[in-house]
Amino acid sequence: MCKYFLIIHILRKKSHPDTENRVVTSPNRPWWERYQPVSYKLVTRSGNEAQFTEMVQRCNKANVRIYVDAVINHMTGAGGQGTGTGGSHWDGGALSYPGVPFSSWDFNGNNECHSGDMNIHNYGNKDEVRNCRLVSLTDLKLGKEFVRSKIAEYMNHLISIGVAGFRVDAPKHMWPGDLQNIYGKLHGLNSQYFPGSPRPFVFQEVIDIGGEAISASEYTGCARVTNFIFGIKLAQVFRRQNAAKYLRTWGEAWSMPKTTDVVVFIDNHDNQRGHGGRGGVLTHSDPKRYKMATAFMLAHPYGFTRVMSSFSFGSSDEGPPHNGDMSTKNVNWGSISDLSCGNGWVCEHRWREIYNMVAFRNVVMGTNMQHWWDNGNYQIAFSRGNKGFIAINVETSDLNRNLQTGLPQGTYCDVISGSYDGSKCTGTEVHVNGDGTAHFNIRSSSDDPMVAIHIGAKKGSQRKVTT
Ligand code: LAG
Ligand code: CA
Repeated sequence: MCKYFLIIHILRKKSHPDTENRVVTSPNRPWWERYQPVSYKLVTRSGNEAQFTEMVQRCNKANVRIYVDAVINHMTGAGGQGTGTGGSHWDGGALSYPGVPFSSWDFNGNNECHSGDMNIHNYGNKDEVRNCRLVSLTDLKLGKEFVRSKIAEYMNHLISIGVAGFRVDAPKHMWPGDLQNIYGKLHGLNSQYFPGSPRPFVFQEVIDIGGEAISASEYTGCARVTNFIFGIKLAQVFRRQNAAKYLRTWGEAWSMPKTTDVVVFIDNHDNQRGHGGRGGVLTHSDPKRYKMATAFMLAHPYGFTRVMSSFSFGSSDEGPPHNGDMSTKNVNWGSISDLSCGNGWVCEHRWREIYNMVAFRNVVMGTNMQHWWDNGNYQIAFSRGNKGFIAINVETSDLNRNLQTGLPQGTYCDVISGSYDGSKCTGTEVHVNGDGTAHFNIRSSSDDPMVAIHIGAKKGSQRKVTT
């Protein structure tokens, strides 16, 4: 039942809206119907509450944490009525959602929203962005105690099931004070899986690429925010529109928020298909550049990283792979040996270059970037303390030289071209000399023009299962 996408480093973590949603038939069951809740019942195309609970428990036992995508700003589109995926009636004209229940009193109206047609038009006006309707979605009155308590009840129910936290949808359209109030109502995590019941991990999907009245910095007091500039800027570098040598100062110096305030990613479910936050980012459809950008992200200390995992699609509305009854197809295991996946799923997180770099990140955690080297243009390399080292060739010519890795002497497995299987390297070996230098030969025409080594994949070391 692990049909949820999004992975973050350290432990595998996944998120997706899980509440009953509107059934959109035109276009035919688009992925985005999930962003139109009908109630807080846990019944969707991915399964019911019993199946969700089973997934969370099973994943927790395997150290895979589940983060729920909480859609709490709005309910369905304002027009129409129908029956949701859990059988609840909804009426977007009458503002009636008896499955919660919410009624017209629980939504922002003409007193709060002054845009005329109730929709958001002017992103230069904070009141309008927060009190009016985002793409005509009925806007909840989060200042009201009843609404806040229903939302907190829903989130606390998920916490009791065993989720580890939340991706909060559309925070830009909610007042930070209202969010703080709701977060304050949340219980500590379920002690059965999280000893000591720590606070849930919350990150907020604030799309801030500048030029608007509301900025992500208004939300960092509550919890982390998504950094949308990150993927756009890295796409420019790996598309050779901005020299890789500038990545030497990657991070806050690039007008991005503090490292401790952000979740970073190369692409997400919206911008990989031209929805929220625009396109312009690298995706699985450009695998060579995508793997390089993802490897850089995972090797670099900035931010809390998230790895995307997708299904393949033709049109930007197309929903997930589904069976005849429209239920979401399982992500099968393809062949166990190569971890490939099928049934229309892409599973970027099962690409060796990506999962091995997740292990790299875990191994080098807590170290700084050191031994930066660049060729003055598109070839770069750096170490993470004395635990890991990466060299990336975005140049159109080969990289062939000795570099200082900062690592102890020994033979390391390049975790891009292969893995360390406990005794030998299945890909290329890198020999680090006593003075920390090693020779690198990275052809620009290679499928993966980069090499990454770390002390967890050093020949002779104990192999730990880290991914
Ligand atoms: C998000 N983050 O802040 C989600 O990441 C994003 O995927 C959500 O929009 C958005 N906020 C609202 O939750 C998605 C689609 C929209 C879609 C919306 C509601 O990107 O295209 O709108 O979910 O399903 C669709 C139509 C609109 C229509 C609306 C209401 O595209 O034309 O007005 O439904 O009927
Ligand atoms: Ca709102």
